[in-house]
Amino acid sequence: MKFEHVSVLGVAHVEAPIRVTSAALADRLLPTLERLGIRPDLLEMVSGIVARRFWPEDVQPSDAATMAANKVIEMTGVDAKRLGALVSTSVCKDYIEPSVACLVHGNLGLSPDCMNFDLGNACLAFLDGMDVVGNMIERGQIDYGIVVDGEGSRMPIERTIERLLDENADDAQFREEFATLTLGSGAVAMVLCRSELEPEAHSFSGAVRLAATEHNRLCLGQPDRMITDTRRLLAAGLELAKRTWDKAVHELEWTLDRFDVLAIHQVSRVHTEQLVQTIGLELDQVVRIYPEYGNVGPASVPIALALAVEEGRIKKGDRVGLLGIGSGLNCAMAELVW
Ligand code: MYA
Repeated sequence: MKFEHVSVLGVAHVEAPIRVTSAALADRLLPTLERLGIRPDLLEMVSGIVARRFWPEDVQPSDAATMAANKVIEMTGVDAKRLGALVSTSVCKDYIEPSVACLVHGNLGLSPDCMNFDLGNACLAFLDGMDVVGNMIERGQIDYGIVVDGEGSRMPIERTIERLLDENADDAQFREEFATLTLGSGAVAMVLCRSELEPEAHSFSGAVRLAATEHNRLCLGQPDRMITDTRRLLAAGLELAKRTWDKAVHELEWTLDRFDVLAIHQVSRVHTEQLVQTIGLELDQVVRIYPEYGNVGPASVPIALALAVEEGRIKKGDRVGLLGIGSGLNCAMAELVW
């Protein structure tokens, strides 16, 4: 899918304020690690994740997403009355209903004409939200739209630690719950717009996607528990990512040296290095936020983008690749020209 009229006006993230190190989690798990003969530094050593963030207990996903939305609205100067769609892509939710999107819409006091809904597709949902809003802009339905995401990993990690400290927890349970300990918290929001209205905005030129739903049971998440077959997920994810890249080469004429910066879904050091190697990319093109933030689900790719912009790593005219993947498995890759 190629867009001709869609741009990103701005992206902003809000950092969850409590930094929790992998060493601190390992300390709490020490009785189990010792009992099962697992080395205490396993989490940080194998995943490369040094820390992740938590929100204070009373911060809900919609509160976090609202903070990020307010920040991007102020940063871009967009007239909030002109937003025609608000899409929330949070995996974490305040309630099963109503949607996170309607809570954020109400908090922001957006127009009654601004369509709002949640879009769920695991860690890939933010890229899907960009696609949906992009399509609405491209076909002339709206001029501006906003995608928001607020994630909180505190509850699943706390519950996982409680379960793993049970004296009946065995090695198999530790392995299937291990990935939960890599999750992080954060919030992010992006305003998309009709390119002709905002000449300084950054072109969203196109995207490709592929599904591999034969792998739809490799990572099963509930609010307080995530079960992951880490080894098979890594292999299947890399294979799907490679096929999605090849599709972009075919449909969007991508080349290995096309991108100045790559914002990819952040899982671990192993995933990042093997992705780069599998496709044939360069590691120094990749923005790496997993060491300090862990895996922030669908917020990972846009937070990596926002941090790279903040740090001056992305300059005007740079080509930025957004490479996303989510449990299911679904993969999407998109291009921005900054
Ligand atoms: S779902 C979230 C998925 N997240 C994770 O899987 C994060 C955690 N996983 C990892 O960090 C790696 O997979 C590990 C394997 C390190 C586990 N429990 O050589 P190895 C030990 C406990 O076999 P690798 C999502 O985000 C093992 O005994 N320990 O490891 C959406 C050994 O220890 P020792 C474990 O294969 C979808 C050591 O680790 C476990 O290199 C994402 C090394 O073992 C375990 N489960 O890595 C889709 N497993 O040395 C995938 C191993 O003491 C995306 N160990 O013997 C892929 C592409 C990414 C981006 C794509 C963008 C397009």
